[in-house]
Amino acid sequence: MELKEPFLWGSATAAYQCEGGYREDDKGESIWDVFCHSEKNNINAVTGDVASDHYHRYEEDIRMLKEGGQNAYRFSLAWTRIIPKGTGKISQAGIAFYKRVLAACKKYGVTPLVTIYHYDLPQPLMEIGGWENREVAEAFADYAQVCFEAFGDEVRHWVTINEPDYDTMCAYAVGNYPPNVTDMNRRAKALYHMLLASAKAVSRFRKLQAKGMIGLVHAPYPIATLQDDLAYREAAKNADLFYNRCIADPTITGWFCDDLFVKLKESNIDLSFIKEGDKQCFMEGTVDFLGLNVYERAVVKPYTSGETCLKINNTGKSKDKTSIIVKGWFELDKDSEVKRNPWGMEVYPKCIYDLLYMMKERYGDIPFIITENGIGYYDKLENGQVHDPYRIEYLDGFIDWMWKAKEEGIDVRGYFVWSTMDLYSWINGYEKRYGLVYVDYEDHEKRYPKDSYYWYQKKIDEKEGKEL
Ligand code: BGP
Repeated sequence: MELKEPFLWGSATAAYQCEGGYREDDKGESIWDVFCHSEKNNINAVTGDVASDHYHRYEEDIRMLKEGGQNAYRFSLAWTRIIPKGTGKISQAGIAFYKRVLAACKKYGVTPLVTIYHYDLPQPLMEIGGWENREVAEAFADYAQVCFEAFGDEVRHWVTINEPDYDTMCAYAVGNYPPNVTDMNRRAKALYHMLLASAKAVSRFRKLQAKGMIGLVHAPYPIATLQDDLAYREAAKNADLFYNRCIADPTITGWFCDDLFVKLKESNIDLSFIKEGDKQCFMEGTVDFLGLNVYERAVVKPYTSGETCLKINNTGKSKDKTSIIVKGWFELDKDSEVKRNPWGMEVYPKCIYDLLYMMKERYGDIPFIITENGIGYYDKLENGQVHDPYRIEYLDGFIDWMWKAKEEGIDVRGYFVWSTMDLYSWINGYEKRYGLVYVDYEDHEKRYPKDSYYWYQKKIDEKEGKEL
C-alpha cells in the first residue's frame, strides 16, 4: 500500500451481528445460528435471525456512514453464504450479495476492509470437530481463496480472521460461545488451528498474487499491574504471553516464542497438534499489517490458588462480574480508580497509546489499523435523538491518544469505531448498543444517527485539519 493513501476513518460490523436474512438465498447454518436457537443460549436469549436487517438495508447503512464523514467500512463475509456447507458447492447468490455490498461502497466512495471470518463457522464443520480438527484450517484456506478470486478486483484491505484469541477463549475457556467448552487443552488446539488457517490463507493470497494487503485482527491488551514487584512482573509477563504474544508472534514473525512453550508445558498442555512443516507454513503466512481491536487494559496480579476459571459479565448486572484465573499464570485484578461501563469495561483511553508503543517496540515497523474501538451502553431514544456523551467521551480520548502515537511516528493506517450501527452483541443481546446509528429493532426502517455520529464527523475533520 502506498503511504500516500488517505487515512481510513470508518466503522465496523460483522456478518452474524448485523445481516439477519439467516435463511435467505442459499445460506447454510453457522454455529451461531444453531447456538442461538438452542437451549444453551440462555443468558440473553435472542438470535441474529433479523439482527439489524443489514442484508436488506446495507445500501442505506453505507450511505449513512459516508454522510457521517467516514471513508471506510469494515465488514465480514459469512462463510455460510458463500459456501453454505463450509466445503464444496459455492453459492452464486452469496457472492452476488457481497458484490452488491462492494458496489455500494464504490458508489459512495467508501474503502472496504473485508474480514473473511468473524466467529461464524459453518455448522457442518463443527460436526467434524470444528477448529479442533486440523482439516478445518485447510477448508478455511479454500474458502479464503474463493473470496480472493470473487472479490479481488474490489478489495485492497483483507483480514483473514477476527480475534482468534478472544473467540477461542470464549468458545473453549469461558464456555459462553459455541461449542461452550471449558478445557484449556482443547482451547490451545482450536487456537493453533485457527492461526494455522490464517497463515494458509495468507499463502494462498500470495500465490494468487492478489492485490492489496492482508492482515489478521487481534484483540491484544495493554497489561497493567497495581503493584511493582517480582511476582507482579511475572504475572504481567504471563498475561502478555496469554493475551498478546500467542497471536502476534506467529502472525508477524512466523513462530511462537520459547517462553510461551515453557508456560504451556508447565500447564501440561498437550502440544501434539503441532506437526512437521507447520513452522514453514507460519513463516510463509506472515501478514502485511496487524488489525488491533482495542477496548481496554488487562490489569493483572499474581496467581494465588484454585483451578483455571474464566467468567465474563454478559448481563451488564453488577452481580455478574468478569473474573479470570489462569492457574499458574495470573489472575485478573481491578483498578477501582478507573471508570467503567455497566458491563465492567474500563474507560482508559491512554491504553491505545501504550499498546501501540508496546507493539512497535516488539515488532518494528509493521503497519497497524485500529479495526475496532467502541463502548457498549444502554442507549435511550428520545424524540428521535440519542444523547450518548459517554460514548463521545470514550472515543474522543481513544482517538486523541491514537493520533498522538501516529504523529510520533507509529505507522497507524486507519481507525474503525465499533460499530457502524447497533447490532447483536455476542451473548449480551440487543440491549448493549455500540452503534453510531441507533436501530429500532421493532421497525428496522427507523435508524437514527446518535450524537456520537455527528461528533465523529467533526472529529475526523479536526484530525484531518479541515476548517470546522
Ligand atoms: C469484539 C468483536 C466484535 C464485538 C465487540 C464487542 O471482540 O470482534 O464482534 O462484538 O467485541 O463485544 P461485545 O459485543 O461482546 O460487547
